[in-house]
Amino acid sequence: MLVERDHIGIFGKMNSGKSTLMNLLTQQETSIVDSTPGTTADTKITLQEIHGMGPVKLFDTAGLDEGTGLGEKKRKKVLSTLKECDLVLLVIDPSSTEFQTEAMVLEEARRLDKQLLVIYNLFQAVDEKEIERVEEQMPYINFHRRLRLTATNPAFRQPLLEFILENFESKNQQLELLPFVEKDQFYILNIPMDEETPPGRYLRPQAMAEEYITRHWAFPVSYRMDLGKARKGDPSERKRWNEFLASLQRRPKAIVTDSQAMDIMKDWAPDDMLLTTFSIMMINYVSRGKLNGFHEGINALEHIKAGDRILIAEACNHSRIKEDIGIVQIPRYIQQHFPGVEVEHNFGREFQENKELEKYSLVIHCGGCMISGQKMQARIRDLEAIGVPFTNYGIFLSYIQGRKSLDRVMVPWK
Ligand SMILES: Nc1nc2c(ncn2[C@@H]2O[C@H](COP(=O)(O)OP(=O)(O)OP(=O)(O)O)[C@@H](O)[C@H]2O)c(=O)[nH]1
Ligand code: SF4
Ligand SMILES: [Mg+2]
Repeated sequence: MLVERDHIGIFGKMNSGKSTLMNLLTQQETSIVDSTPGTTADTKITLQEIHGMGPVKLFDTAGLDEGTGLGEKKRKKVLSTLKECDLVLLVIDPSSTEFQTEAMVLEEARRLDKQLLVIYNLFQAVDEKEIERVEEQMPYINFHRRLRLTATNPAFRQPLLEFILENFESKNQQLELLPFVEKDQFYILNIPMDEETPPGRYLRPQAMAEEYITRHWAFPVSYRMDLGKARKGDPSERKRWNEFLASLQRRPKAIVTDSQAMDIMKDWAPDDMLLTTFSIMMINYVSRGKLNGFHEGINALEHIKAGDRILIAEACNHSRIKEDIGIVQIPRYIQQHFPGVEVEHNFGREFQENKELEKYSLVIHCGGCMISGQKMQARIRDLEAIGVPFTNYGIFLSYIQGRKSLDRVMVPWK
């Protein structure tokens, strides 16, 4: 099961004490602290259980005010971290002379609709005039709750935790993975293993589906479809499938299939059973129920033309061999159905910048099982902001088998 964690990010200028604050929260030397400005280069991530709040992911970021070329790279990283945060902790050293960086964080947080709390890190005894000066220069800061502390002093850990608990409202509600699952019913998981299937374990969406069904007192039953034989029309595979279905005393309620097998499943799945795919299940879960957006995005294919570009996005870097879905199967379908349309790829946890994304007519995203809901939602927000439609592997592979197939795999999610 994916653990849902609130994401808390620490932001501010260099040497404001961000890493010191991170270490105050974790009670250990999680981040390197040093008086050299720019000590934290990359975002430092740590997992932590906060009493009263549950599991969280903490992000310590680089200072946003570094002036060099490297500073620009760091800034991009920090702003991409900010997109994924549920709570922004803005650390301010009130003895600073100007507050442009802090004002920029306030503005970004407002634009992205993030919760933000202000931490005044007092390096020396508090000087009220300094705080007044900060608040005069940044009037919007008054919309946010503010706490004064000294990050080097462990006695401030408890007040800091209480401050976060009192003022932060978690919006990460747990979503049902397979909302249509009913107690005492059978559910078929169609898992055609191939050369890419790792030995010794299921893929994450498969393992999650099996766990979810079992946890809900229902019965997962797996079928390893021989896709090669099925596609060749070898009658022995169809017979095996039919015998498998007949051997279950109670009619299964639904089939969750590997999306690649939709070319077979669209004909083989009996009409009285629901049908959907692991990829659709996963993207619904990771996007926290934003499946409709992915469903609507497929319409972009209705008016796509030669020369347009499609981006295939996978959220991890698994090894890709032979009939890989992202680099072979989907591009092949695109070539067949939409000649002249160009295909590009984005693999891994980092997504392209908006100005790069703008050139695409459609983004086809994998199930996203290796990234957090926050990261997925940040991607969706970016794509919506620039008006680039997006869809998903399972939706695309069903659509390519005809609208009827797509309508069918969407039924369980209505
Ligand atoms: N006296 C005092 N020193 C502090 C306090 N907070 C941080 N420092 C010192 O300030 C320096 C910078 O602290 P860091 O936590 O590394 O600051 P940072 O914001 O992470 O800085 P960068 O990683 O460079 O962006 C270190 O020498 C800390 O020991 C504080 O509350 N009081
Ligand atoms: S992140 Fe995407 S490509 Fe990687 S295993 Fe999960 S669904 Fe597949
Ligand atoms: Mg630091």
